[in-house]
Amino acid sequence: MGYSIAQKIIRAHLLEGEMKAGQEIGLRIDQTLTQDATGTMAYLEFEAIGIPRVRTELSVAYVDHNTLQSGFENADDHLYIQSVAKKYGLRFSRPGNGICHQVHLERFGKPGKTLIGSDSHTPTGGGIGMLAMGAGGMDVAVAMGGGAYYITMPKLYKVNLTGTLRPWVSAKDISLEILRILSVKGGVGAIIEWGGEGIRHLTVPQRATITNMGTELGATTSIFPSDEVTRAFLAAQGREEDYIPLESDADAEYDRVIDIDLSTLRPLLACPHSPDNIRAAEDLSDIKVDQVCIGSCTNSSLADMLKVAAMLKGRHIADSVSLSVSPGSRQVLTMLADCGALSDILESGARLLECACGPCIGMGFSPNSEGVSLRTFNRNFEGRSGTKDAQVYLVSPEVAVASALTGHITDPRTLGDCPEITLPASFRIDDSAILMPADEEEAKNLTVRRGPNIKPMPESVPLPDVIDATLTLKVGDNITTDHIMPAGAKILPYRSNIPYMSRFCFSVCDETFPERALAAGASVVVGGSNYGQGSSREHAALVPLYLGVKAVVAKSFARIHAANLINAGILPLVFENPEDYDRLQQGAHVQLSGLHAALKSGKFTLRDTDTGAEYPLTGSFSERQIAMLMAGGLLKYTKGV
Ligand code: MIC
Ligand code: SF4
Repeated sequence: MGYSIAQKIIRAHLLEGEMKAGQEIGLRIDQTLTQDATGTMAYLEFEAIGIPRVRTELSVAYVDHNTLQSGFENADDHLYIQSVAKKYGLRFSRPGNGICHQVHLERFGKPGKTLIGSDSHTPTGGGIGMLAMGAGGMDVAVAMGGGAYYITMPKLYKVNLTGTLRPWVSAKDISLEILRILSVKGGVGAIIEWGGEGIRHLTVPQRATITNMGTELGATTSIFPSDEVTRAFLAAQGREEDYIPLESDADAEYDRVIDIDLSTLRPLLACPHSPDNIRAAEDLSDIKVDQVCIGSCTNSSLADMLKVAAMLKGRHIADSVSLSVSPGSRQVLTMLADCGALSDILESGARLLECACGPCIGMGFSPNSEGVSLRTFNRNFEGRSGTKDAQVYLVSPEVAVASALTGHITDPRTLGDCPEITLPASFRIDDSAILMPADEEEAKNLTVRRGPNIKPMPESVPLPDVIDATLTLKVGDNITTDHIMPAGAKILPYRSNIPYMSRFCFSVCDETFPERALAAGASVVVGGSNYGQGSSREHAALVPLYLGVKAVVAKSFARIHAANLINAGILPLVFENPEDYDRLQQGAHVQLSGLHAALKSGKFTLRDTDTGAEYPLTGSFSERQIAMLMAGGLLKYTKGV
C-alpha cells in the first residue's frame, strides 16, 4: 500500500509509536510558532523547563493578537516575548508585521516539514504541504526544547476536487461547503488531504484559506500536495530553494473520500453562531447588514485584498455599513500601497485596521447591539466579537464587499463581471520587522524583561486516588474555548495573569461559575459532545485548574483541549452511556475513586454521593499520559524525566 502526503511526513518524523490510526505517536518537530496571546504563557513554561536555547530548526514568536495597548499589560508582555526570543534563539515578528499564519506562510513555511503552533489555525501551513498543527502552549514549549509532540495517529480523509470554481465563488465557499458536509465535529481525529484535478487551479492563498478553516472541522490538520503552484508561490517569495515536490502515492488508502465538484458551488455563508450553520447568500438577501470586516488569518492575503480593492474601486459603501479592512501582513499592506489598490479601498469609505487579528478576536471593532456583522473570518461563536447579542456571519471577501456596497446580504453574482486578479511574479521582500536572536555567547548575558502583569502559574498536583467534588457546572454540546475562557479586548491583556482571568471563566454561560467553583474547592464540570472546540488556548485548562476543576466529564472532546486538560493535570472523561448526561444535575456532590487503577483499565465510575447513583465513564490514556497525570501535568513530568 502506498502512502498519503501526511503519512509520508509523519514517517519521516516518527520518534515513537506506530503509524496506526488510534495509537499515540511522537513526532519530531522542525518548526514552532507562537502568538502573543498564548506566547507569554508558553515562554514562561519554556523557561520553567530550563533549556538554554531552542532546539528546533526554526522557532518564531509573533505578536499579532494583543496589539491594542490600552494599558501597560500588553506592552509589557510584548517586551517579555521579545527579550525571551532574543535570549533563547527565536525570531521575533514585531507587532504590526502581520498575523502569524499569514507571515509564516509567506516567509518561513516549507513543504514536508512539521510545524506546531500555540494557535489552532497553525494548519494554514498545510496550504504549502507542511504538516502543521495547533497545540497547547506547554506542548510547544516542550517541542522548542527538542521534545517530541504527541498526537493520536489520525484517520485519513481525502477530499477530491473536480471542475473549476465559477466566477464570484471562492476558496472560502469550499471551506464552508466542507463544513456543511462534515459539521464542526466531522473532522475530529482525522487529517484531511485535499487533491484531485480541481486543486491545480487553486493558488497557495486559496489553499491556505481551506487548510486554515479545516480547524473548524475539528481536524488534526489539513494538507495540500506541494506542486508547481507551491513552487511558483515560494519562488515569488524569493524562497524557491525551500520547494520540494510532495504528493500522495496513487495507491494510498483513505478512511473516507469526499468528492466536490467545484463548478457546482455558489457563494455561501455560515450563519450565527456556528461555522457549520451554512446557507446560500442568494437565499438571505433580505437581511440588512450593519458591519463588514475583511481580514483574519483566513482571508487576508494579497490575492484576497486585491480582489476586495478591485470590487471597491470607484464605488462607495452603503451609509448604513461600517467596513473594516485588515491586511494580513506588512508585505500585503505595502504591496497594496505600491500598486494603488490601497487608495481604492480607502476611497470606498473603508476603515483600515492594523495588520493583526483585530476584530476576529474581539480586539476592537465590536458590532453594535444586535448588529449583523459579516466577517471573512473563521469563527462566529456567540459573544466572540465582543457584543453578546451580535449576529455574526462568516463569508468570502466577495460576499463581504458585495454586501458592504448594498447594505444587505448580497450574492456577488448579482454584481456583473467578476474582476480577474493575477498574483505578482515576485512579492516585496522586507524582513526588517523580524528580529534575529542574539548569538549564543551574547545570549548568556541577556536578561529577560518581566512586567508586573506576569503572575505565577497555577500549580497542578499529582492525581489523587479519590476525588470528592461538586458538579459546579453543566453545559451543552459544542462548548468552545471561547465559552470556557473568553477573549476580547478587556480580558486578553491578562493572559499571563491567571488569577485575574479566572473571574471571567465560563462567563458566556454562567457568570456565577468562578465564585461557586472557588467556594466548592473541588469541582467537576459536565459537558456535551465536542467539548472544548475552537482555539488552542491552554488558559481554558489553566484557569479551571486555578478554580479547582479536577475533572471534566463530557460526551466527547475536541483534540487540542483534551490534550491541554491532561497537560494541566485535569482528567477528561467520557460518558460510557451518553444518556447519563441527562441524569446528572448541576449542584450534585460526586466522587471519583480508585483513579490510579482506572487510569490503566480506562474504566472510571462517577458516583453521585447524594443519591448513590453510579455513572460509568471511560478515559483512554497512553502510558505517557498516565505518567503525566501521576506527576501532576506536563511541566512536572518533563522536568522529572
Ligand atoms: C482564536 O482564533 O481563537 C485564537 C485567539 O487565535 C486562539 C488562540 C488564543 O486563544 O490565543 C486559537 O485559535 O488557538
Ligand atoms: Fe488571529 Fe483570528 Fe486567526 Fe485566531 S482566527 S489567529 S484570532 S486572525
